[in-house]
Amino acid sequence: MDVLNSTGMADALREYVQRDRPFLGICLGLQLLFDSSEENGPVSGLGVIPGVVRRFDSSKGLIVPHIGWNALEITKDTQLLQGVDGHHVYFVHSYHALPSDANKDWISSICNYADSFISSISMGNIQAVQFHPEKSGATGLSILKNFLSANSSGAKAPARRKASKLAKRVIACLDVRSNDNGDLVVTKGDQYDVRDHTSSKEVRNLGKPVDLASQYYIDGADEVSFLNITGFRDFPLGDLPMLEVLRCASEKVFVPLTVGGGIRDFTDANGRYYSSLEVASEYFRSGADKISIGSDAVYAAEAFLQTGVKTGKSSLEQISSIYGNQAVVVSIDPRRVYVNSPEDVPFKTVKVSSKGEEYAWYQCTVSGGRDSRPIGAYELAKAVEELGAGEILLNCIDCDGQGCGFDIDLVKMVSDAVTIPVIASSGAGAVEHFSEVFEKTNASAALAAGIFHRKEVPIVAVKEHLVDAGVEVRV
Ligand code: 1PR
Repeated sequence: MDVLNSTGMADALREYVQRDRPFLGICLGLQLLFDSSEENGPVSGLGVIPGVVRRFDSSKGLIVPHIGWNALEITKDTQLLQGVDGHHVYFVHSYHALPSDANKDWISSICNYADSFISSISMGNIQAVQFHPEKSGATGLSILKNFLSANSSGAKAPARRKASKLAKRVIACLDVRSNDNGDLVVTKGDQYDVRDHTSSKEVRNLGKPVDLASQYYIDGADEVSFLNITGFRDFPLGDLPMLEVLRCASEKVFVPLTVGGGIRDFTDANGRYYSSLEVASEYFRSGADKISIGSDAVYAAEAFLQTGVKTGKSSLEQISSIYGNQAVVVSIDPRRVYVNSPEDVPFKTVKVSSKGEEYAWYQCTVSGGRDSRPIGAYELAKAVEELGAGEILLNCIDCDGQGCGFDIDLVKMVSDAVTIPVIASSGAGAVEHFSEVFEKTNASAALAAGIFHRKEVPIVAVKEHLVDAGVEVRV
């Protein structure tokens, strides 16, 4: 709003809307039509629609931001939303507009997340949606088509079952790096070791990043993540192929893209300094919806726990304050360490019934698992939530590539400890592992790599299994 006011765009937009010219607001583009918002404020909006935009209340354990696929309940017949009643669309926001008597004539659909909130408005030619049609797969594309061709009937998609909760997400992950020939490839490790166990010790090559990402989008992945796994040593802005991968992928993949690896301050060989914010901005400009920070978030959390002071200077804090915490994922790479008793370590432990040793803690690592740090996954998760992380990608080095299932103890411990969404990662080997992690933990999403790359389990089989198991997913 500051920018719109200072450039005169606020008045121009008000006048444009009053003249009933075609308008489609997306996410913040819906929120700024209201009287005011609590975000960084109160801040006055354009004042076109009566009402206040409020933060979701996480005090009663609600996971905030609201990230993922939620089903639309259409309350008014509109051209824009033809054929999509009950479909899942993609949301990513911490603030929401509440329905009231004063704005009820504007509302064209609502959605439920603890309370009902306004998911779209429509009045004459003025349309706005809280979700992201550009990231909502075929359903979102049909909504955009409806907006662009006012007379078209829109893509007639089959009616879907209505849903009432946020769907659990299935995420395909692509670990990307250059192989020994210098080609950027999708690789996959066993406990983070991505080299073949043959005499040549080549980096495993499981395909081309953009081809695989496009295929997973078509197969029904709810999100795609790229991890630039050598980012800790190869500066990403020097690694232009990775930016190119993002640009090409975002032209073909209409679900959210996350990219991680190498987000930190850096001085190149010519003495030019790049802030982590510049690195993240370049990733966003190239098509990323979220960035994921690994090593640098561990250092920031350690410093925060030591001093109790939020300096606002860490990459995590800076990127989150500029782009919003919904755009910042922290990727945790822990390794299980067994101990005899919880008193043996100053970190949160869990009881591991399957092992001889009774307890374990989960020691965080940096630089792709190479260096262990004096902080546990539980402590890290809580600290990064305070520093502004919007989501946690929870890997487990012991389980990575093993196909024996997610580390339920770890996922439960972390997902019970924070109120931001947790993505369970590492170890998926069968469809049952996905239902297990959703049934036994508070995870919002489950991520897999190897089983998809090796074509052992198609994404559609995972979704079908979850539907049969009574877990809500986007189909
Ligand atoms: O530290 O900010 O530069 O970020 C580096 C990023 O790269 C981190 O997110 C880190 O997890 C990742 N990374 C670094 N080295 C590796 C490696 O494998 N050698 N990959 C690596 C992490 C784990 C998952 C994997 C799941 C699922 N890979 O991404 O996809 O474990 O696998 P599975 O389903 O086959 O079991 P920074």
